[in-house]
Amino acid sequence: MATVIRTPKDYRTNAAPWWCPGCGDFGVLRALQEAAAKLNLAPENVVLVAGIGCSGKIGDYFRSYSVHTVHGRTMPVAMGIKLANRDLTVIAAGGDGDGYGIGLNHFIHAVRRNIDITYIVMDNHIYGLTKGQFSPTSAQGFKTTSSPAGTADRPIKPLQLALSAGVTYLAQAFSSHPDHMAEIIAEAIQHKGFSLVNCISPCVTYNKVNTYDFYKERLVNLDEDPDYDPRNYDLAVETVRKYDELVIGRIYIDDSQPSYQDLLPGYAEEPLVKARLEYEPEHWQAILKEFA
Ligand SMILES: Cc1ncc(C[n+]2csc(CCOP(=O)(O)OP(=O)(O)O)c2C)c(N)n1
Ligand code: SF4
Repeated sequence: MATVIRTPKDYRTNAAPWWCPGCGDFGVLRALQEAAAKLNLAPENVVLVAGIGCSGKIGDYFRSYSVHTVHGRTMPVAMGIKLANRDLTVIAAGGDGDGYGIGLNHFIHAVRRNIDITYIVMDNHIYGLTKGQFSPTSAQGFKTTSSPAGTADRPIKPLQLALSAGVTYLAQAFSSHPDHMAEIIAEAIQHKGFSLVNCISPCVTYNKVNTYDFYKERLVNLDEDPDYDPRNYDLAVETVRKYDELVIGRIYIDDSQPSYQDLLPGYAEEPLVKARLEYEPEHWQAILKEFA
């Protein structure tokens, strides 16, 4: 049978993106489509688990299986899918509100388990879908409709948080550079363990502070620094703190850790969804007796 060679167009759907013109999420979608083409992923073997928010709409625009989950619940759904069928490529995608606010607890546990999924966070430092309230990554003092005098909250620092939770692949990318983002996403998908790609994805409608120009003036590309070594954990921690997280590129990579599912007995033999449950009633009785 001839090998199918896919292009980014093969990951488009018929749905027209609903995002505002100029929204950073367009760059993330393009990068994801490019990454999928680079890896020649069969759409029927990919599941995109999307959050709730403008960013969560990405599941409608990327051709694969997709689940539009409850706000903040991409991680448990993505983890469940991967554990049930290890043969699928599982990608979760959503906003900073979704992942670092209501979903924060799930995020930390997914990271520490090192389960083999890729998490793409479209970080715009605001709640876009609900019309511009401050988000967990907004700077202290950030003025919004819900914080006209400036928010008193100090921001979550997702890169430092992921490093402290034990992330094994960590990168940050910028929607203005979708080709660079695509390279990173493709690498993250291939990583055997949990990978986080925090995508700086400006909200042009509600966030007038964290604009494209704001980032163009500040972002430091670690991939262009010959002295930066993404395999050095202490250097990664020091660097994200030094630049207050305003870095892009590969931040930290550790291929030496087993993934969560590799530690589960029987997981490697066959996907759970294909396993035949051969227990007869007497087996169940024996189990119940053992734990009675
Ligand atoms: C359980 C629950 N709480 C709150 C909401 C309301 N809500 C929908 S999207 C959203 C925030 C979206 O922000 P973010 O995740 O940063 O995504 P963006 O729209 O900026 O891409 C909120 C609070 C909801 N849908 N469900
Ligand atoms: S409101 Fe902001 S995040 Fe939502 S589509 Fe528009 S620009 Fe993008």
